[in-house]
Amino acid sequence: MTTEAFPDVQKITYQGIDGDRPLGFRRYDPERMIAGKSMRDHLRFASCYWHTMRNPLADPFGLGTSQTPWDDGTPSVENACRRVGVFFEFLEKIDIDFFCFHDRDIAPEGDDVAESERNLEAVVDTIESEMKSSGRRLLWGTACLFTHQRYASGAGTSPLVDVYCHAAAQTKAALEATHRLGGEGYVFWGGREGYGSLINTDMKRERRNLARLLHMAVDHKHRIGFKGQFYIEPKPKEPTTHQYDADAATCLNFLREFDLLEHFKLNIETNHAWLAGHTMEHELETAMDAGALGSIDANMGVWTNGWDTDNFPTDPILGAQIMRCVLKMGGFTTGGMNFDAKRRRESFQPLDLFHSHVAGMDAMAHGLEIAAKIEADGGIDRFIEARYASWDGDLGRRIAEGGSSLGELRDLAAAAGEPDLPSGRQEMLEGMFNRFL
Ligand code: XUL
Ligand code: CO
Repeated sequence: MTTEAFPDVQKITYQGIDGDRPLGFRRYDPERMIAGKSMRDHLRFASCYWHTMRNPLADPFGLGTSQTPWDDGTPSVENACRRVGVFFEFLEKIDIDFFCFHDRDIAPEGDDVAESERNLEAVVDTIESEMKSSGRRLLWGTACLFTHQRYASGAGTSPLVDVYCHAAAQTKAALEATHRLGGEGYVFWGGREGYGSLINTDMKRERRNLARLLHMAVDHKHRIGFKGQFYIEPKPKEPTTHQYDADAATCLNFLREFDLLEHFKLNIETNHAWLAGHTMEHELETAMDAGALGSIDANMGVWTNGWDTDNFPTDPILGAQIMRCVLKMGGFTTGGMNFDAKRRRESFQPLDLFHSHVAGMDAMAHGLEIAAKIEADGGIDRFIEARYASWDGDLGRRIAEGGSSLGELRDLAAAAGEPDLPSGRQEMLEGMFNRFL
């Protein structure tokens, strides 16, 4: 390692719930076995390059506050490569195995497409050698199709075909970089794929063009032999007024409508679920039901303000709700738990990068412990099974298989009279959940 950006931080380890070291895990004990797998393998934590290395912690009312003494502030490739060394030192000390990036986080945009591609390749060289020596892995890569001014009206949904070509060029290069780095997946988050107003928008054409871009990405994936999983990341609004990937159900409909479902899963983010007016569990269940739950962007919002604040997920109850879904689907395969989360503007010191990730990792690990206990107890599952048991009888099965009719069911209802209704027992079940906190 050529840099030492965090000389005061040693590799962070498990210290137990009563540990009083400020930088030590209290819940995340990486090699501890839970429900047949180590915590490390259940959680598959990833740190994201854009927040960890590139977020200045600015807001609309003030300049960035983040202290980055290793960064000379220039858009040079040399500076970009130095940051890579810092990032891998961070990953090693925080004990996180995976990372995620956008093309423009890791490498500066050049004056033209060819120069941008060269810059990306140069930084990918450095990342590749850091990955080899450290054993860290790429969870997913993506292309930033929303920061540059040319994408003001969208990228894959731009009214201008020339802008669309730039989006295609970036997608091609980012996909190839992800392939080269052995990425387990590739994400499409539709940054500006939506509209500010319908008054100037041909929504039908924009959605078709976006689907076409995704089809071309699928073709390119096969052409280069990339075996990673493609994901779409739902989000309802911000930066646009309405994003076409509004929520999990909308994305699934889009994928089905344009014959893309077999090629994609979803990357579900808590703060985006909340912006859509859903719980995270709702989004996870919706994706899981379609066999399309792939990966998670672990963060949370602030319930009271409704913005995409990307807080670190420090709530163990949220962690338990998420991990119940992950356990239910049998665990991650290509996916993982990517901290798409940023420190607060007041947490501007390099040390806060560690504190924020430790807090997030502990909350998710605690969530895993709680979820595993709830599953082992089985009380909630048994209740649900019993609640629907009438559907397992002859009649229920026949209806589900399409073997009945309104006429037959009318006669059965008329003969049987009013059914006995059991209680839904919501509060009792919430109490069972609380038992394991
Ligand atoms: C934006 C967001 C993105 C995606 C990757 O809200 O979540 O950072 O995760 O482009
Ligand atoms: Co995200």
